[in-house]
Amino acid sequence: MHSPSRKDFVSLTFTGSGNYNSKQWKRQSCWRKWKQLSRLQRNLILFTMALMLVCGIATYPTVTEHFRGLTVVVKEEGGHVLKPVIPEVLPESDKQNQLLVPEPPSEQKRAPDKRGPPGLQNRLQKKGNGSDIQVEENQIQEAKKADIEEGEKPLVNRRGALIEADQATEGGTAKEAENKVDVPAVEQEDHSHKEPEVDRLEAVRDAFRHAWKGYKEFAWGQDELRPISKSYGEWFGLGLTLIDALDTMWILNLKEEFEEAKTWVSTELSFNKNVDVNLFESTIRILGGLLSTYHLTGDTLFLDKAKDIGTRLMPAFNTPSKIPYSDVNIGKGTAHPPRWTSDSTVAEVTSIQLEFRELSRLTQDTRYQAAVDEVMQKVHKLEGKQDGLVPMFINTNSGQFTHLGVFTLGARADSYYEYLLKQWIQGGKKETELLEDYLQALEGVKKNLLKKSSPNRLTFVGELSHGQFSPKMDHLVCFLPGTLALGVHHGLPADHMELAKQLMETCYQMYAQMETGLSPEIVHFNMHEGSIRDVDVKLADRHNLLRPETVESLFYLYRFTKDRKYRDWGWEILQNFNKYTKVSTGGYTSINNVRDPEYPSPRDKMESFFLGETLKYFYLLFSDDPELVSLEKYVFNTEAHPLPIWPSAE
Ligand code: DMJ
Repeated sequence: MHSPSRKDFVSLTFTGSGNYNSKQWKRQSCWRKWKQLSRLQRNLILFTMALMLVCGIATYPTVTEHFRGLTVVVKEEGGHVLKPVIPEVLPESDKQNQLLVPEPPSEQKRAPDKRGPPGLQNRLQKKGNGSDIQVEENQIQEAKKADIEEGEKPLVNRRGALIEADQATEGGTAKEAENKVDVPAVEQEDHSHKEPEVDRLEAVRDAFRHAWKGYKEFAWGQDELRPISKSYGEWFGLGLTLIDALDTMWILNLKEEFEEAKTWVSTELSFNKNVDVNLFESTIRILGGLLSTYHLTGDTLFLDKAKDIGTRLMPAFNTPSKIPYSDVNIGKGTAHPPRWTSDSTVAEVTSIQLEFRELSRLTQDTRYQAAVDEVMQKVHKLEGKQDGLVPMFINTNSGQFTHLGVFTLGARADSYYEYLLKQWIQGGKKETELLEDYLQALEGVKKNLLKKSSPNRLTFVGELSHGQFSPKMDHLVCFLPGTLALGVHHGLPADHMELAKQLMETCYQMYAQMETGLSPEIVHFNMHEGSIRDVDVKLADRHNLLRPETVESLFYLYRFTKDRKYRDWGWEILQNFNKYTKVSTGGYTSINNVRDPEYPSPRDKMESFFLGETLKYFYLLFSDDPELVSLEKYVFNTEAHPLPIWPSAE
């Protein structure tokens, strides 16, 4: 940490007649004290203050740099790597190679001018005008307020469910990240030189290997890697990352890694544990991951494990309404809602169907499918929808929607829409209620949530709260272009593809318009004529959790249109993940601030879906082989685990 040197201070000795230590002097008001000084003394004081002010301004960037963590450029094989580090933890070899830090680029010169169509580039360059600075300032004040409140209220995960503070790495603030002592470098590769032709598939495999290296070294068999602190975080205590990544390793043909993970599953993985797990998360990640790995490999080890966890999750459905509770203790066989409510989240109870239905088909035990089908039938008939759009909560006692009047395609509702279409596809396109609900919901989206931004007329999906439209869009909504395209591929109206393409452009712009080229968690679109840029981001929404939705949609859009721009957009995004989230000692980290390329502020958490989904979709996007997880044969669950489309006889 920087400590001011003695030279920073000017020492003054007063030689006037006054006794400055006397009681009388101390009691006098400042103004009277000032008046009693000689002209020379006053001038000297004023001069010193002016000097200090000038020095303060001149050294400001250096001082802030110290508080933000120093960035050093380190020579490495094959070029220079930018590493924001605390000098004490720089390895000896890096200290020797340390170079001068280049001046940080001014706001106008930053990365966005290298991204996005020319129209956007020009507008982005103008962003330093007065009104924008005011907006920025307001956001800073808002975020400060949010930071203060954060300390008082319980932490909230992405679906709003409360989580214990000790597992709440998502809630880590920039300040916490900065205060950490043992911070290994986040690699920032210099891509300014001309890129040689690269093998994009190999680049994805490299990214996976790097992520896996960190997981293997510091978190083996645990739920999530904390790559900065070189440790791990537990959520369910079930090796979440390892299970989520199994089929990715198979698809990427990483045989060695797959074999060691398989050995862990066969020798270490036990579901006979006294732990509470979230029904939805463990279904999509664990049950889904095991089922798809069984299908890809044919190894019954994974089916046996899938059956075990599926059976242990079933107590969740023992509720008065048959709408499942959010949490299950898989050791005790008991289930319960969160402590503060008897509601469940609509997306959670309607996005477990693909997995439980498949489990029934494989085991010939109808109980799994019966439980999840009943949920769908109940939701289908419920009052409280608006043009096919569903509220975000449902009560496990009454079976009715609660918190009526709020509609989003983001957190808490997103995968309800995705699973309507995908169940219909999985079941051989026979269950017409599912299709009707899907089509009606899309009409509801068009009527209530679809708007255009200013100045570039990007199509976006906002939210509705008691009739009031909000131009807020979660990154989670970026699953929608892919789902729309998938529907068209399976025979749904062609205009859905038009909408898919427009939304795809918007989701790409959510990355391209940010200084790091990475999307924030939530954006707000400008709709007023004469706006300077399309997207605004509140300070509290500037994090990126390595989420997959945009890459997922790029994969579908490329598969169906073969338009190379989707691959190029994906390639840009992968490079930016490498530039801003790759941790030199292994693994990738979520970050707090996509708008600060100088210090994106690592959060110290690699979500399991980065390996389960994001890297898998990158690989499939760059692969030329349409048979690599053929969309004629498979449907992906919401965690990117491919499950078979049922043969037509069933
Ligand atoms: C994943 O667990 C799933 O994709 C889910 O549907 C949404 N959230 C994360 C990834 O963002």
